[in-house]
Amino acid sequence: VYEHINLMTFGRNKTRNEMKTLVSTKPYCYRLFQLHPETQERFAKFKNLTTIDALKSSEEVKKHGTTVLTALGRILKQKNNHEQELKPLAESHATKHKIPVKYLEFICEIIVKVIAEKHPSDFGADSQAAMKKALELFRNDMASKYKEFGFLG
Ligand code: HKL
Ligand code: NA
Repeated sequence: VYEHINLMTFGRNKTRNEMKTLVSTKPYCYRLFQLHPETQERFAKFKNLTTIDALKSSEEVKKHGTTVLTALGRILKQKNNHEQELKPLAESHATKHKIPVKYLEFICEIIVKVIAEKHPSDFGADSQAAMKKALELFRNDMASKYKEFGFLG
């Protein structure tokens, strides 16, 4: 299913490390928490961060964003062979964290937006469309795994 997604589209002239920097250091989490405060409540460790400034300057939030993006990058790179990486992620988000698919949509939308804002010349319409499609497939697979784990979120 992931055949037509080409993360390379999005970094055609970039080395692997440049691409990693491009996707892993930007403020996905604080943007998510800012736009959708209910998502922040899922993280006990971020409860004390009650202002935008606190969120923006938190090293822990930044680190978490990087961890999430790295995990997501690993999954997207595997294209249709991501079962082994996706399953434990789906299991923890379904049974432990109980994260609705809607929240996955929020973060995916923000990922595309942030990259497009920060790197307009490297991430044109085609790349955005490819990335959106990849994230949509990721979410669909998460959602079907969620069902296997009995979570209808
Ligand atoms: N998380 C991801 C990815 C995502 C883009 C989609 C992803 C990839 N997570 O306590 C933990 C919580 C986690 C993780 C540990 C927690 C609460 C939580 N996550 C919430 C969310 C939300 C809701 C705000 C959303 C949208 C979201 C999306 C990757 Fe997420 N998450 C973890 C992880 C990894 C880094 C860890 C779990 C590691 C794991 O499952 O190991 C089997
Ligand atoms: Na997150």
